[in-house]
Amino acid sequence: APPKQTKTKFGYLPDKDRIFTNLYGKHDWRLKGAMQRGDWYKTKEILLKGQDWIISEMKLSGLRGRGGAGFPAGMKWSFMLAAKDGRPKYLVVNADEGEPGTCKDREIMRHDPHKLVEGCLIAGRAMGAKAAYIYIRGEFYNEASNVQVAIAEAYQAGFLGKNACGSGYDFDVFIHRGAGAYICGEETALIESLEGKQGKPRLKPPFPADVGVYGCPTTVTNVETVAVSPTILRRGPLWFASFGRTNNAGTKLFAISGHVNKPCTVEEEMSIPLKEIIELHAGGVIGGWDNILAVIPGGSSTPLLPKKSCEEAIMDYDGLRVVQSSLGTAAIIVMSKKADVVKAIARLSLFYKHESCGQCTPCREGVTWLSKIMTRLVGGCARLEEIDMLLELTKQIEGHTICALGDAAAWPIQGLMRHFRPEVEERIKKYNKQKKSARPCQSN
Ligand code: L3W
Ligand code: SF4
Repeated sequence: APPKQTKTKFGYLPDKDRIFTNLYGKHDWRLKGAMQRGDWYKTKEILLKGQDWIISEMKLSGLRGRGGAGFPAGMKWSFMLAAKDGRPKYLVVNADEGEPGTCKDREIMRHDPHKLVEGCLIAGRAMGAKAAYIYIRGEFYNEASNVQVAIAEAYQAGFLGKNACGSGYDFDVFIHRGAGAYICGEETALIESLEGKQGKPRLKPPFPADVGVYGCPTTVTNVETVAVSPTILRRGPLWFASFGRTNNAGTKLFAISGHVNKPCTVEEEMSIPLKEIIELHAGGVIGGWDNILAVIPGGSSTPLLPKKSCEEAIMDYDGLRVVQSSLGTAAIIVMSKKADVVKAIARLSLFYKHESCGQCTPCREGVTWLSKIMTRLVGGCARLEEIDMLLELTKQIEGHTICALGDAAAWPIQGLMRHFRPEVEERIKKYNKQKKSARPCQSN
């Protein structure tokens, strides 16, 4: 439900400033409904303003990539302009939303697919791309269907294809379905998969903007980043930049799950305090704020925060760095005192172990060991020294792998030990005291 209060800065975003006007699927998501809500309005004029104008407006808006890395969008969209050797250029939309806790792109594809399709055309024009491939997570059957319908409607209306929107620019959009591998959300693994190969990340550089799909310049960008661009260009970059703090501009989709009264995905102003967004939109923590134990603020790859940090945390790139975490995909996972935080992080380790593509040793072997040790820590049947061994192992993995999956497996454990080490030690001591009666640890 929309907030009752109105506040100008850092939260309580009023309806008139929401980009995703159909986030909850209350209105018609098809072309007619989308156009009534402002999509495809004067798209031709935007396209005719040209690449340089679109890119400079996107830079002015301060939009940063919404897939997890927060790379400045305008700058990224400008990279392919440097390639002038005649190779075709491609836009690839990363719709392989698989980060645990994250369910924002899903809502866009379900309920506002025309924003994504129109965004593809505009972003593609800016980059000089001839086509867009939307790589959709395999499990997202209904979402892929809706996006496919939106694409077909756009072709029928003359918005896509030859002379798109009457702009003189030809542009095609294709859907490609994933097959259930988390690693295909990593941009170079996604490209491999799109090419029909196993989804194994490539070394960077070369970056995709130089060598991407079929060896051609490619820009891979997240669904939300693309879908917000038409509204930014229509309402003006300074409107978008007026939300959030400097360097952290805009409105943003936040997914709130876990031990809250009303889990939801909501569009809010960047830089809203963590406590406020939980209380305002998710009905607060089950059992009240004092019942909070920890929060993972930006999807499973981001280190958790204990209660005290939750009270200080500002939900933006810089704000979460202050509390030694990061915004990631802005997926807030709330754990009340009922949660077993060690078990929760051990479960994530198992996830990363399962999803590792296995091509580099620190990840393949290291993450397997992280998972084994974490599983033992859940039961307490480990030695105290193993905590330091575990942390050392995370350091051996971090920064030493081809892609960020290794880091993503290391960081949650580092966060756990930073804030909950005494609890883990207590568990080990308790187990060792009751050794005879305790259940043996499970292995995975
Ligand atoms: C050209 C350069 N391009 C950077 C491009 C690069 C990429 C973007 C950001 O990881 C994070 C990861 C997950 N010339 C360039 C250049 N680029 N320098 O800019 O690059 P990078 O390497 O900082 O990040 P990344 O590889 O995109 C993404 C974290 O997000 N994450 C994961 C989320 C998962 C999902 C999902 O399920 N779909 O989003 C959450 O925190 O751990 O750290 O395009 O090519 N000099
Ligand atoms: Fe594969 Fe892991 Fe290496 Fe990434 S870090 S390339 S997932 S083995």
